[in-house]
Amino acid sequence: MTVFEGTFTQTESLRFAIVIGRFNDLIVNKLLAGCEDCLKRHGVDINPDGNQVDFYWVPGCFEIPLVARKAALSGRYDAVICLGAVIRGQTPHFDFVAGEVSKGIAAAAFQSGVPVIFGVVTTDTMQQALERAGIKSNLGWNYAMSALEMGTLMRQVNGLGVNSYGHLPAASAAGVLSGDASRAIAPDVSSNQMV
Ligand code: INI
Repeated sequence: MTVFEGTFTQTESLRFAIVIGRFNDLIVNKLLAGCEDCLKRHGVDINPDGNQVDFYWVPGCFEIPLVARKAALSGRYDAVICLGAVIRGQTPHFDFVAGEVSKGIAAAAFQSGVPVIFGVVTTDTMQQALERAGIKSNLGWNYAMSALEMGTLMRQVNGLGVNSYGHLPAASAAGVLSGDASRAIAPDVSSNQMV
C-alpha cells in the first residue's frame, strides 16, 4: 500500500500563482497578507522579484476563473491560489458572482490537473468577512496551507519528487510536462503559455 500525502516542508522549488479579485479590497488585502505570511513562514520566497510566486490582479471574483485557468494550464505552477470576497448585498448579484467563481475555479482545477485553491470568502455581511480575514482568524493562511499541501501532494501523484524539478521557466515548462512519461497527469500546455 502506498500513502500519498502532502507536506509543508521542502518548499523551495514550489511555484505558486496567486489570483486576486480587487473587489472588497479591505477584505481581500487582509486575505492576501495572511496567505503571504503562511507561505513565507513555510520557506517560500514571496518576493515579487523572486521566482516562486507570481501575482495576478483582476477586478473582481467573476474574472478570477479565466486567469486562474490560464495560469494553471501554463505548466508553471504547482498550485494556483484564488483570493476574493463576495459579500451579499440587496440584489441577486451575490449569487451570480459566487456561483460563477466557485464553478469556474473547480473547472480550472479539473481541466488543468493543477490544484486551484478556492480562497473566496462568501458571507452575508462585511462583519462576517472581517472576522474571517483577520479579526478572529485569517483564512488567507488556511488557503496557503491548502496550496502547500496540494502542491506537494500532486508532485507525488504525478510521479515527481517534491524537489525533483526546480524552477520551470514558461518556455521550457511545456516541453518538460508533455515529454515526461512518468508524469501521470500532464496538461496540454502547448497553446496555453502565460505571456
Ligand atoms: N465582485 C467580488 O469580488 N465580490 C463581490 O461581492 C461582488 N459583488 O457583490 O458585486 C463582485 N462584483 C464584481 C464582479 O466580480 C465583476 O468584477 C464585475 O461584474 C465585472 O465583470
